[in-house]
Amino acid sequence: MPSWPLPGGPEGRRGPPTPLVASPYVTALADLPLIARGKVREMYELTGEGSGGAPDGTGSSPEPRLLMVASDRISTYDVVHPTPIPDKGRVLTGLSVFWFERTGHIVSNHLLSATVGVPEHALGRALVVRRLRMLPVECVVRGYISGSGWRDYRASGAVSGIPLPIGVRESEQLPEPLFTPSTKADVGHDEAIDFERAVQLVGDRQLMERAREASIELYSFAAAHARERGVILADTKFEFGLDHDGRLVVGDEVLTPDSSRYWPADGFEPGHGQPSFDKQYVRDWATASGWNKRPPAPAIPADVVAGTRARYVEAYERITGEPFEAWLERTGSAPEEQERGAA
Ligand code: Q0Z
Repeated sequence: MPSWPLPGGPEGRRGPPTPLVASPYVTALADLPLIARGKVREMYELTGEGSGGAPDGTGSSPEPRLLMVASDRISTYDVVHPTPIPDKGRVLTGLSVFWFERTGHIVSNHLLSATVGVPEHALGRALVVRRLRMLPVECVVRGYISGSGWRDYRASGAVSGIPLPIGVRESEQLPEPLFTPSTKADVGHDEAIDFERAVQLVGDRQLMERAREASIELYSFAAAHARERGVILADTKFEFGLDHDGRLVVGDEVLTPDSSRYWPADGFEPGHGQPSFDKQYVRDWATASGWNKRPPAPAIPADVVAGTRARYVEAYERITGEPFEAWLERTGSAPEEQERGAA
């Protein structure tokens, strides 16, 4: 069972029905039971007609489905700001779909639809996905050394039990992508583990080997694509699960700026930390504001919000090669579509 905090306290879905909140900051969906809540996303259970409950004539039970919703909330230094970034949720959802649709040859994924079964007010920011039995490890791949990987190397000369040469510089590209799994912490930071510990936790060596292989292939495919478009995919995190037939499936969000480090290739220089493609304006502003990086995070001024929104849209357009508007139109969430729907 998931153990994320649920709204209304420990009663969770047994409490009163979740009200529909018409704020871009909160993405509460009327009636749907909330089953997991992250810092910036929510996961709902889909039940009833059109959500897998209809008879399929085979006598087999329908596959359980979830609605995964990305909000416009943003965190820096692990703390969520009270100010949303308009369209951030739709950019991240569009990017996940871009990658899901292009990586099925590497490993199957949980995406069912970005339109069918998505409530109208969540169009563009939500996906209907297959419910999986998730593996209890996060599958991290690093092509460049930074963040906790850099700190671990500095402290021990190794990352996830893999020794690296002496003299590696911060942000340097690694000779080959490293698989550096971590545990899923309910609260606080994920803990780096070595491959053997991941095998122990999953309880199936062959399965963990397949997850590692798929992770490295997904990263390599995406990093090559991004690099051609002027973006460095430094590292990324995948979450895998098993479907009802026991097949390995990649779930969650994939290759988004929230699950990855994207750096502008322009100005890339090893030897120090690199600016984040999407969040750097907020980080720079937050640091200059004197915020001590402890909760509560400060409100973000309008010019920083606008600059950051533009960076998310730019990330979408660079990586996918299409206007962000195309995503809004495909999902019926463009302004005119919304007018039509409302009319
Ligand atoms: C993903 C998470 C989020 C909070 C569980 N297809 C799936 N089947 C079963 N469970 C999951 C998935 Cl993706 C699953 N998470 C991470 C996502 C909000 C936590 F949107 N937790």
